[in-house]
Amino acid sequence: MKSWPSPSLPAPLSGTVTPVAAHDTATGGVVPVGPSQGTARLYVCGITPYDATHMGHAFTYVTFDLLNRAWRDAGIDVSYTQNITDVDDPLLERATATGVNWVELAENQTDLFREDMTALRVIPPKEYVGAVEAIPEVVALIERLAEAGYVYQVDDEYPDWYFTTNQAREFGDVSSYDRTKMLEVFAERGGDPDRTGKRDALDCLVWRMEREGEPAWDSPLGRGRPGWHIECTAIALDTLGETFDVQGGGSDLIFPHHEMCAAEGIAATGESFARAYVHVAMVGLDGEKMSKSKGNLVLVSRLREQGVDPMAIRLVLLSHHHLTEWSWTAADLDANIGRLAAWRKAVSGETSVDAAETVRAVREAVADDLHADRALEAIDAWALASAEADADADGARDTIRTLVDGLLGVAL
Ligand code: 5CA
Ligand code: ZN
Repeated sequence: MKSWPSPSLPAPLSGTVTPVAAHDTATGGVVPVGPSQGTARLYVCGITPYDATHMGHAFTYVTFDLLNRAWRDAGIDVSYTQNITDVDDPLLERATATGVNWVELAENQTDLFREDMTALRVIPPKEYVGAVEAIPEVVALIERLAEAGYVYQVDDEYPDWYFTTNQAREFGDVSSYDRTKMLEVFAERGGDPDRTGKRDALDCLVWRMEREGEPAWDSPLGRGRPGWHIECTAIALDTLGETFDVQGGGSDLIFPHHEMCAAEGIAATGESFARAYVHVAMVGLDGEKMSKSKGNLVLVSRLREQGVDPMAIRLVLLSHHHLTEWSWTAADLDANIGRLAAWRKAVSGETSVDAAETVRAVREAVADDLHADRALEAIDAWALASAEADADADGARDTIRTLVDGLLGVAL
C-alpha cells in the first residue's frame, strides 16, 4: 500500500552522536538498539483503520519517528515497516454497526491516518503493508509452521487453524507474564481462551475459516482470513528478514500480540525474532485509556480542523517520555503552543547564544531512551538565553532550526 509523503529532511548536523539505546520490555532494561553502522530494521504495529488517529496512536508513531530520526542522525539507514490491520474483527464489527462497507471504512480511515502523519511530519515507513495484501505471505508462513508441526485445525463446524503456543520456544520471554496473567490478558485483548477444540487455552488463531457474511479468501488452508498476530509475523519476516532490531507498538501489545508474533517467528525460522521490544505507555483522557472501544478520543484531525498547529501537537507528544502514562489536557496543548511560538521567535530573532552545548544535550537526551522531554527543555533554555542575549552567535539560530527539524521533527 502507498505510504505518505516524506517531510523534507535537512542534512544531519556534523559532530559526534551517541549510539541509540532504548528500553526493551523483554529484558526490562535500557539496551543499545540498532547497528553501529549500516541499516537498522524497525517494525511498528500499525493501526486497525477505524477511529484514526487519536492521541494514543499519535504518541506511538511520533515516538518511533524519534527513534527513526535518532538512527538517521547517527548516520544509520533505516528499513522501517508498518502494517495496517485492514481486515480483523473490530474493523468488521464497526462496519456492521455503522452500516458501512468494511473496505470503504478501512480505506477512508487509512487516508485520514496518512494525512495526520503527514501533518505531524512523521517520516513514512519504507514498507506500508495491509493485512489483505499480505495474505499470500500469511498463508505461506502458516504452511511453513504446519510442516514443522506448529499449527493444527480445531475439530468442529469451523475448522480454524491455531498455533500451538506450548510447543513454542521462549514463549513468555517478551512479556515475562506467568500463565495466570497470560490467560487473563489474553481474554481481554482479542484472544479466545474458551474456544472448544483447542489443545491449549493460549493457542492463538492464525487462519479463520469463512463465516457467512464475513470476507474470505481462497487458500490451501481453506477459504478464510488471517488471524491478527500472524499478520505482523508474516509482514515482518517478509520485509525485514529473520531477525530485526526493534518491534514496537503501544504497551497494550506486549501480550498477547508481541509475545505471539515472537513465538510464531521463532517457530518458523529457528532464529530470534526482534532483538528488542519497545513499548509506548498508554495515553489517556480524564484518567482512562484513550481507546476506540471507550469512545473517549481526542483526534489529531479534529484539532487540525480547529486550526491547531500540528507542530504544537507534536510538541505535546514529545514532551512526555514514552514509558510514562499521561493524559491529554487542553492546558498541556496551550503550554506547547506557547513553547512553539517562543522557539519560532528565537530562531528568527536577532540575538542568540552559542548552540554547541544545546546540540550535544539534545542528541544525548534522544539517544538515551528517546528522552525527548529532556531535549525540549534544552531547546527551551537556549531560546530563553537567546532572547536575553545582546549578540547573535555565529550560525546558532540556523543550527538549532536544523536540529529541531531533523532530529525532533518540528518545523519552525
Ligand atoms: N493493528 C493493531 C496492531 S498490529 C493495533 O493495535 N491497532 S490500533 O489501531 O488499535 O493501535 C495502533 C497503535 O497505537 C498500536 O501500536 C497501539 O499499541 C497504539 N495505541 C493504541 N491506543 C493507544 C493509547 N491509548 N496510547 C498509546 N498507544 C496506543
Ligand atoms: Zn502488530
